[in-house]
Amino acid sequence: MPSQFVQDIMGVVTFRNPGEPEFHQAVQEVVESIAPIVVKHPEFIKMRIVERIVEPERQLMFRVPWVDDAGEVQVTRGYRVQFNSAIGPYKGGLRFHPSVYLGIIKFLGFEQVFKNALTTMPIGGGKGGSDFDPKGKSDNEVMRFCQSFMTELYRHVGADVDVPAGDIGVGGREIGYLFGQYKRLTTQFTGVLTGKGIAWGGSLARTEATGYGLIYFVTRMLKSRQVDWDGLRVVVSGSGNVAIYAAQKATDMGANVIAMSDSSGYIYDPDGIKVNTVRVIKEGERGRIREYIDNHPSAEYHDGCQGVWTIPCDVALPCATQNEIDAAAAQTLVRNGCFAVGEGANMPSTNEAISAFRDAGIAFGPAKAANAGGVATSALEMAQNSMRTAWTFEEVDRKLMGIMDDIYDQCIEAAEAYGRPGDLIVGANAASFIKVARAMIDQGLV
Ligand code: NDP
Ligand code: 2IT
Repeated sequence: MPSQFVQDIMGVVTFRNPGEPEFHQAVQEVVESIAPIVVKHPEFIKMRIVERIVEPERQLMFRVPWVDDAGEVQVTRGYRVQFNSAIGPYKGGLRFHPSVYLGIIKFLGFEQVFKNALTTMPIGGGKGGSDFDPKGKSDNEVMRFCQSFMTELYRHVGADVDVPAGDIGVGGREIGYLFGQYKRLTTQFTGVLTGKGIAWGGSLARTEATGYGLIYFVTRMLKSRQVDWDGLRVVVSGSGNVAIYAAQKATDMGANVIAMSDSSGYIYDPDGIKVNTVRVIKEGERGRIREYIDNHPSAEYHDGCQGVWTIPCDVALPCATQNEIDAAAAQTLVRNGCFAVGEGANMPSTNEAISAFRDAGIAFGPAKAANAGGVATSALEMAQNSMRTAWTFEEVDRKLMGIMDDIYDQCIEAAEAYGRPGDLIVGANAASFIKVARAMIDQGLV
């Protein structure tokens, strides 16, 4: 019965959303783990909760024209998918990357619904972005693009409606330009975006939150196996916002971060990567990770980002992008002795890779739980904005740690309750699904 249920749902999802493999993959992962629960809840079946939860409440696509520095007109496409508002206003990041199309935004929006439910904060799920590529663009080009993007988006968002934030290619600079244009169009200074500058409504520790939260979550995973970070060899993929602060916190905890990457290649430094150098190159200068070896000649640089998974390590933290760990990479990690994986990126492991990790019995922290610290801290930013106050770094960090502990406990309890003790994937999917499903039932057929 559960497998028939999965088949039926996937039949509808693939038919209705053709050519969107990432969205199908994200739905399949969730539906497979909740099917045994759903079939035992006649009220979920009767109210067609799963059929409704896989259908976004609203999907927006719009033209974003802008003029580049050479005076040429460029035409890009903007997206905002408002997926589910059962437990709060839509909340989720914006991704600017040339690979963005509707299927990517939908997979991210779908994941966001469940992630946000786990945070215990009152936020629904949404995601947006554009196929605009910020790489190599001047600040003025990025500003003109952001202004054009917000000129359409502003009518669909608001502090109590939909609150976007950053994701790949969207950081403090982009949020600033988007906020400025929103304010100009509406004459309102509100908490419509998170990840704002500290001087104008941003929360301390939001920049660090996803990476720090990932490490707090993985700390609990390690503790359940009586291990601490001391001396562990850690491989972190990516060198953006999530990767940098995960690497920094892991190092602070005593781990030895030996490799990091970007989309061109990876660096290997057996003595431990100096995270601050990476931060200056990537955050400060928008450079390439290969420049690391200019400062640290004992380190190695290799072309190609997939090679990072061939480095023997104890803990792997994929923090770059979706499907960066396939079955072959997962098997290599396992063969080389890796015993814990914490997903900093969204859906970085293919479903085949997850099976390989499960078969090997390694500790696995799924993205919607392990990387929820970023959006949780965004919700803390919303709370501070509503209260017209600002908490200290320590206060926000303490709350973040409490939230990550709570997410871990929810996953463990739900996994236990549904007969899959220790399986954090089932735990995360079950705990969040039940919460959203009950809220949807309470609010009637909408
Ligand atoms: P950034 O843009 O700051 O950094 C992205 C990093 O990943 C860069 O090193 C980039 O390399 C690399 N990368 C991006 N796309 C690819 C690709 N197709 N192949 C290989 N490498 C790639 O983004 P974030 O750090 O914010 O996001 C990283 C991941 O974390 C994403 O999956 C995002 O959805 C997820 N996430 C982010 C949160 C946040 O708060 N920012 C919260 C929760 C999850 P290069 O510089 O060469 O482009
Ligand atoms: O994937 C994510 O959770 C994010 N990119 C952060 C979203 C947010 O609203 O802070």
